Amino acid sequence: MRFEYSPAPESRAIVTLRDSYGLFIGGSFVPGSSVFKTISPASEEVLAEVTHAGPEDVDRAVAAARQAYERTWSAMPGRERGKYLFRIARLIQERSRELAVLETIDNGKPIRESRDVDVPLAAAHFFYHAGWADKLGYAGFGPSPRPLGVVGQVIPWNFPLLMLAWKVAPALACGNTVVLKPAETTPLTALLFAEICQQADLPPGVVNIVTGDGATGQALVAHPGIDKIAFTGSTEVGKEIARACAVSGKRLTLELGGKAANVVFDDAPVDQAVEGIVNGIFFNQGHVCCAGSRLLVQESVYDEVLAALRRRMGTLRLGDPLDKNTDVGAINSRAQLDKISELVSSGEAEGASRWSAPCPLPDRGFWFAPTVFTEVSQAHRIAREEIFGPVLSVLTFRTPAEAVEKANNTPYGLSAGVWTEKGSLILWMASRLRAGVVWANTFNRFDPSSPFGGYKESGFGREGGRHGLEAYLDVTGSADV
Ligand code: TAP
Repeated sequence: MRFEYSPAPESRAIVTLRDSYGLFIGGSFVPGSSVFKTISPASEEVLAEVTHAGPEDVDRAVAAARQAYERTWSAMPGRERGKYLFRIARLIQERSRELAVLETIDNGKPIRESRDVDVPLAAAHFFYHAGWADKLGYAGFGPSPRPLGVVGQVIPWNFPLLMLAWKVAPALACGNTVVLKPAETTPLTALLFAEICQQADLPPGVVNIVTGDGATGQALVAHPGIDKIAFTGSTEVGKEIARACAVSGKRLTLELGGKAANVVFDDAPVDQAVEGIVNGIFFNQGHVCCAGSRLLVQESVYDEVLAALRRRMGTLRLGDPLDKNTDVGAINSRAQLDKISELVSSGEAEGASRWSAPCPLPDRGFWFAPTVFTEVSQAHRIAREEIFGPVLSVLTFRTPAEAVEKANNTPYGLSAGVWTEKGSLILWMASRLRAGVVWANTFNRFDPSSPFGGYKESGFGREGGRHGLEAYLDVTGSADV
């Protein structure tokens, strides 16, 4: 039976878009050197003009952060810092609908996801780290760990507000001040967050937001007034940043790309596993660093799993991201759509077999139908390179050892999934998979108390949990790290 759904659009009325946005420096919005436009990827409509921060603007932001660090924030008792973080967390909750609608308009992701995942998790990160602010002496890094100073943070476009929360909340809880650069295509929720900082009466300069493109990120990374860089983005840019920081003495954490294996054994409950596969690769249009983009299925259940997967993919609704029934929204930019299309063409050219869900694509905006490739070999580009889109590559295996070998056969190591009834097999797999996170009988679960990060070319350092605090503290000389 096929259900037809009437449109259920979320209203845009709650969002007041300004015509143009300045940079958030020293607690105020200020003009910068030039401007660029941010568009809605679902309609290509121009949403607002945003300021491009040049090196002199980055310089002003770093100076404001330094002043706030020295005069106010680093000297403030943890319990006082915690109050600000609690206040920010509550304001994110209070303005959650506004943030969710704005995120969906600017990013293209379904409102169901921004409303139920991105925004609640962003608030949870501030609540969690607010709790740590006055307990850092009990975190296992010695009695009085020190903040690092001014932190430069560069984030990608796939979870704009959530990545901001992952970065800003622990940095502030530990007593650092920040200069954050959001991605060029998704600056608007970071700018709304700047308003929330004003509303929370956060001391000026503790959080500074400089919008711009890669050149703005480069200027921030190269700035001599920065003590630590925290970067989330592609492995390619991450390597460039690692080189730039190598001789500077700056601390660095990198959260980079992934090519995760989602491993389904023959005793797994098929319907549950199929939900996990769909969530693993089609959640957020596959724009997820830890997406389960390589499905490894045990040969004996291959036909059954693939048939169920295609059936389920046929029910996914693609379209208006503001519609509450939408499962798959817009691809974030034309550049990303081109990248996905190029890799999919390479899959076809190299001999893999493509099947895309038969869903109509809207005329305007950037869209890609959920797609699965079978007859994939490990040598194919679609099995090796991060596609960062709604495209799944399926491989098979016979034994657990073969599954581990294939799962680990990648330069990345961010996440993995295991589907089986046997607890012993889960533990056996988890101890052999070279991935920062291994999910068992679930996928894409996040919690601020759980550390997240990669091995190999997926980066280093952890975000979240007690381990994530370490990235924002000077723990040298601490005996009990
Ligand atoms: P990138 O192109 O690497 O961009 C990430 C950020 O870096 C953006 O703000 C970008 O600015 C900026 N940037 C670009 N070139 C730079 C340079 N030379 N120096 C400093 N900053 C620079 O990645 P993306 O395409 O936005 O994001 C997708 C990637 O992020 C994927 O590979 C994905 O796996 C990864 N990702 C990883 C994680 C974790 S936790 N590991 C989470 C989310 C995403 P512009 O956008 O303005 O160019």
